[in-house]
Amino acid sequence: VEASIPEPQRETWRKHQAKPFADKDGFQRELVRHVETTLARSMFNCDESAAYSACALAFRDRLVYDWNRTQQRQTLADAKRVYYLSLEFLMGRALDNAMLNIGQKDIAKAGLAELGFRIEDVIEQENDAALGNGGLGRLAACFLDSLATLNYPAWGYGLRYRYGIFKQEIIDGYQVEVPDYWLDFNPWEFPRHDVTVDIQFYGHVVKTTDENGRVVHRWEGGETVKAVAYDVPIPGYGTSTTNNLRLWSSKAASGEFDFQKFNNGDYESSVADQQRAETISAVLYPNDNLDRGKELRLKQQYFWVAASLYDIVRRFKKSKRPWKEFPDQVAIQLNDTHPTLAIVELQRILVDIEGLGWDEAWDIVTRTFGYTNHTVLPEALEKWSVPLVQHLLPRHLQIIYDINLFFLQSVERQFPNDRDLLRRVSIIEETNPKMIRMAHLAIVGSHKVNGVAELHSDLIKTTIFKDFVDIYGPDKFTNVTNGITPRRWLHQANPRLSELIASKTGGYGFLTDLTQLNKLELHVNDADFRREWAEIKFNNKVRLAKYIKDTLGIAVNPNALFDVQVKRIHEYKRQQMNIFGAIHRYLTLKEMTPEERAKQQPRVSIFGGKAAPGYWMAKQIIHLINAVGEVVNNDKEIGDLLKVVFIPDYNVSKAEMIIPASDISEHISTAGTEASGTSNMKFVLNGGLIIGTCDGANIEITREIGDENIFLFGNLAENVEDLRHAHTYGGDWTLDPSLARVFEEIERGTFGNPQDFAAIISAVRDHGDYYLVSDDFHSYLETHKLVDEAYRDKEGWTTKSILSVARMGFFSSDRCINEYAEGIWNIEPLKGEE
Ligand code: 7GP
Repeated sequence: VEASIPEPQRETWRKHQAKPFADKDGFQRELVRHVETTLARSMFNCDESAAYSACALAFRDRLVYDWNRTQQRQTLADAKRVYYLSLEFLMGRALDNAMLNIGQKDIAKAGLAELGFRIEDVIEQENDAALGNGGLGRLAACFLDSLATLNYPAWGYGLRYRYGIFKQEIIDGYQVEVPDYWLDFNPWEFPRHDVTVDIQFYGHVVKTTDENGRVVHRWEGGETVKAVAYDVPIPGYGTSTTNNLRLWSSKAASGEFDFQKFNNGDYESSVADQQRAETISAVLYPNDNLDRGKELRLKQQYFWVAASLYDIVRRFKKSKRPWKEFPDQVAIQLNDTHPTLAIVELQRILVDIEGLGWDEAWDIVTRTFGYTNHTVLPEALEKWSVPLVQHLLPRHLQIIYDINLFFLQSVERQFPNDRDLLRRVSIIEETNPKMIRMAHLAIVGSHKVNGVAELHSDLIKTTIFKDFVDIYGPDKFTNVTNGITPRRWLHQANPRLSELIASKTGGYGFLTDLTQLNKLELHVNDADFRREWAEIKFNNKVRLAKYIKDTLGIAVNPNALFDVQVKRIHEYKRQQMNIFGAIHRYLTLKEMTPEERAKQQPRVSIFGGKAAPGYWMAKQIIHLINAVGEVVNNDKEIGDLLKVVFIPDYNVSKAEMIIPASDISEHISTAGTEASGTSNMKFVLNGGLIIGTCDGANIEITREIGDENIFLFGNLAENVEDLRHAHTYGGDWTLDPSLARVFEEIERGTFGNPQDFAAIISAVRDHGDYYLVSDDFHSYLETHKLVDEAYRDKEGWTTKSILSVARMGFFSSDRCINEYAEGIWNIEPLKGEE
């Protein structure tokens, strides 16, 4: 293509080539141009929202320049690419991130100020891109940032949901869900109406033979939906590499609507077809760590996987390489089992469409895929019913059965006559109806399987996937401990701390080599530095206190200890234990004399997080938190000694405000249930200490920062099964007395109608206490006493805070992505000349 453009034409192109702005003046020119032409406004009616739009468009243009060059460079180099398939990308806001990664926030700040705008207010105008639920989706977003920053040729593939995760309102203490229509104005996406894929559903399989007598399967009939690509540029930090996140949107295959039907007067059904097609990418399923098995969800999965694979294969074919080189050019990472159908789809493309033999194709497939597991919770492990898959994807079901047959035959050869083993590892679960175990399919079809923290990776090898370790050997299973991007979670969320760190570590090099934080240890005794450190935390708390006052009308004292638990509401994460602890604190304070009370450490218990709309118990927990807040916050006797605050609609941009303002945060899952956790890393990186169980990445954080800098408590994962058994069969199990006292108070009606909270209490007291709230309650309370004591020693606390941050280098998502690149994907960076 390049060579076919004659020189005079090239000259004209070059002469007018878009150039990125380099200074404040250039930025202002672009901004005003967008206000006046793109938005058709003027200085007289440019409000903050218009200023945001124009600013975003100016930076978008700036990104496109690097983005185009990155894509050209990657195509020319024909290097191996990694494709990260994720149903969720919890991106948050893009403008601040783009300005910082490009290194032009200062220009924008000065430029906006001269035009009459405060950059903070402009940034606040942006809606979060909330195409995810929680940890898994935010991890994908951190990974994209690291992949670009490290110059890896990488693509993200996901769905362009019209509605992201719902917005949460709290009405009378209860969660109310409001739709998140975020696409109203989204300058960060580029519709590619020329990049479309037809996706087939339903129909039937015809088995015939070709001219060579070979058996071929043709998938025929059914219906077709069109996938349209929307591209989102992902800028790296301090590099021109700008990668692509491609999100698919569904459309009726026949265009707007069926004109045949329309002309025949069948208006309604022509529109209905169109709407049915668009339903596929309409809404993100709002479940975190929970599988519901809905047909539309399966349609989403296949739609997205098939469109992405078509795209990947199309790109590979341009290089005219033989098929056996596919795994040398393509690595595909499965973000949990949601994209597992990609394994089946690639096998189908290679065998049915490209005519490869089964074994040759299967070798290519298994060398291409890697699978990351994000949970051991049984209710989150995906299973699809065989009849449903047969109905929706008849050919894929046949292929799954063949994959399973060949797999089980090889197991039989390896372990003859172990029928129970075959039953346990089979991809098909022999229930009624039969179910497809997606995790088994993902393991069988991948060359590497990884967990997301050491404990979790050990647990999957010894529990849910133990048989597979026996079959494949231990090398197929590996660990890659999660990480977070320090660009968003330090530099962007906590600019003053980032600046202070830069001043002590010799510049901003720590943002791309987080281990450089260790230089802070040298300054731990520097009095000015310590004062500034503490001051920054205090100012962040003041800002959060103001937000709480402005939005909820609750006055909290920024000198109090801010105790934060923000994450999805889930029984395994044990927000119920936290609120029981707050009630216990309240009761203890109430029993004290005023003199005793005056000696206590004031606290603010801050909660935030969404409950899945169908998760009734989680919603009750939200209600209890708010009910307790209502009583405690209005108790004059208690005053500043305790406040309980629930911040509605926790999302990425709220996290950026809340996390830098925490003194202590809670990561208190039942041991063995939280695969990793990533907010634990964000809090510590921002100078907050944490209280936590020996679970997920808490363990590795402790190893890095030292156990004197973390508050660990509770039972260990290895004892959980025995404790659960004892709850039901142990005979002498009794409820923790402090917890019994808390329950009594709830049942007395202190926090409103006790009926409302009966189920939360019963789960612990009467129904086996599956999450070990009572077992851990005593050590939880004792550890909180230690927290209070430690906080009283302000200097000691600051030392812990500084040393912890200094030792957090390991938890950068850059380290994590480099481990994937080396150990799983086998890809190399590709840098442009800057
Ligand atoms: C989460 C895990 O719960 C969390 O511990 C981990 O840090 C995060 O993934 C990233 O690895 N899992 C999910 O969000 C989830 O929905 C089920 O998992 C598929």
